[in-house]
Amino acid sequence: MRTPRLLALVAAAAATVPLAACGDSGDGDGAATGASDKITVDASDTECKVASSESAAGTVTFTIANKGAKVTEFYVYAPGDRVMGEVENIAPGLSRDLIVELTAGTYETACKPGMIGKGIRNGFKVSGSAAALTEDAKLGQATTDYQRYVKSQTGALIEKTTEFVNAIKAGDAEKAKALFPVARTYWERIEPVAEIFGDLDPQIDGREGDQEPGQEFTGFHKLEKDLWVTKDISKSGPMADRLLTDVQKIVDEANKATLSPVQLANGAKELLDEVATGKITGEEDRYSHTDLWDFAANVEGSQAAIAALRPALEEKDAALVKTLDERFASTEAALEKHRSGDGWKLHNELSQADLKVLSDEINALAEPISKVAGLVAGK
Ligand SMILES: [Cu+2]
Repeated sequence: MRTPRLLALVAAAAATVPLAACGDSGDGDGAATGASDKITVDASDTECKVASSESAAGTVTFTIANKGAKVTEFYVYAPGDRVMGEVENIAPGLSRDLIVELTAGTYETACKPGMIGKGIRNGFKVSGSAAALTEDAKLGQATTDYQRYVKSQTGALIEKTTEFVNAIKAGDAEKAKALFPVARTYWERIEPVAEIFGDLDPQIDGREGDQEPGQEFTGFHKLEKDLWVTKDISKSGPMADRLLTDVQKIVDEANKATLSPVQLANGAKELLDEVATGKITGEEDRYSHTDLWDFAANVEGSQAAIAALRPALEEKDAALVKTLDERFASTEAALEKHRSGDGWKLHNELSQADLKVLSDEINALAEPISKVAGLVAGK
């Protein structure tokens, strides 16, 4: 779950990552048609000026410039607030690109100054038709492979969440504590897919204090607090049941969803943003300090999306694939130093220097990954 509260550290980390995903356009092989020029979005604390309210079908690039004083986010929603693409953590003064693949229909764009609420919405209409990116055999295979990965991870997520919930209901706190980071691993690996279904993610993974007005603190982190802080799970049964119901709902939706190859690429990048904003800081699992499990899972999930895209990427930019392999290996090696038994050291067992090393690794990995969406879209 993303935190709307933004630490200076996070803004600084975001600033070190090159921001344009498709700055080096011109050598794309034009797999998709209907590719129009970039649509600029001027985002301020009170306005969201989208330069065009319509586009031809195909891949569409939005360039979002944050001209406000608050950190902002930008979303493209299909009906029902299904997330077609998002960029978050756009610090004041920065500009980010978002590439989305859209078929004909009506959509909404949203800027979210302060990263909260439903945002400042505008209608966005897409017309005509374009060849889907998945008509490229390698990209089609990539989405099939990745959906298979989602299926395996969601299967394990249900299984481990059920065990976690049962341990809580049986009053077995030690068992529940051991299962907490394990169940979360499967969640964190596929979080970008989960986030497509807007309202379920905060219910399952929201942190205390990040709820919208009127929204209850529920999900994994509520149970984490019961286990580690309140140390009383005698009344946690209904909350645990609710978690399992929500997880089941999101799993059903995730397995129904058809993803665009650009969503895989964006997801690989978002997972690293998750690491930078939530795990390095220890905000995610603030009561259990099991953040390194989530860290590892986010990196693994990112790697799985890149692995699915690999044959397509090798054809487009073999050197980038080599760089990605090296950076993933380097990040894994840095993380490996903090292994403990079957799992990981606790966040509060790591020094500031250890965390800095991990943060630098993630930034170095995020840089080449930010180029993948542009390559996939042929921009
Ligand atoms: Cu999360």
